[in-house]
Amino acid sequence: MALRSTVELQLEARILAKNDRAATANRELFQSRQWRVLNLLGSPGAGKTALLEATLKALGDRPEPPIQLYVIEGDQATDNDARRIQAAGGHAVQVGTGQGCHLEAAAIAQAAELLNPPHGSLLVIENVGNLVCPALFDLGEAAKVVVISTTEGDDKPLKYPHAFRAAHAIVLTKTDLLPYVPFDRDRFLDCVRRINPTAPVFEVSALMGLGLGDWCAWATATTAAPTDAS
Ligand SMILES: Nc1nc2c(ncn2[C@@H]2O[C@H](COP(=O)(O)OP(=O)(O)OP(=O)(O)O)[C@@H](O)[C@H]2O)c(=O)[nH]1
Ligand SMILES: [Mg+2]
Repeated sequence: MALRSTVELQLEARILAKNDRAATANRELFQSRQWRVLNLLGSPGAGKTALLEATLKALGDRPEPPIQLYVIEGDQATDNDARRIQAAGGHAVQVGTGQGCHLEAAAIAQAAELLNPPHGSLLVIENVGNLVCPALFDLGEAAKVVVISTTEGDDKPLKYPHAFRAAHAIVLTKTDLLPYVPFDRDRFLDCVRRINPTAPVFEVSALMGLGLGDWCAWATATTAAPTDAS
């Protein structure tokens, strides 16, 4: 394996430092608007958008005044996911990354200003589908959430430790498929605990609408239903 050159490493450090400055500005913006901002990471097809669609429905079904969900969708191409969120009753903008494999903080600042949620809202960033680069780039979020599905294998926390270590919460989705796939739930939880001893793990099926209550309660902590004044 060829060693990476010093020039490459310096360039990478400069890109990350520039992103970190933009992320710090985002964090100040998000705090000043009282937005709870979550950064969803997960493989392509893990079920990130389906989780958000199910979350929209679950939030709407709760007896409390509804929390509005705003979503920044990141994909290399298409606005399919933003259209799915809008069709489910949410507010969304799509950010296209072209060849990029992750979202960066500067693009999030623009997208958040476009969406401009009311004070107290939940703003979720669905990152580009992969478990590697999105873990490296701070977007100024309050929390990173890794979404992983039962079809991806129970060893993934050990193979992608950076994403799982950075996670403030982990959502195991597609639990409706557990009877049909060779996914050992206990082994998965053991792998998670070896990498990240403290993050809560929410087990859900977006398709069947199962297990969403605890997830919604965690996701909406510190949010507030909109009032006439907000
Ligand atoms: N059985 C089952 N299928 C699901 C569930 N959640 C999502 N899916 C299916 O998994 C596939 C991918 O779901 P998406 O929500 O598009 O996944 P994603 O992570 O947003 O994908 P990208 O945005 O492309 O990275 C779709 O066919 C969904 O219907 C679930 O809880 N159970
Ligand atoms: Mg998606």
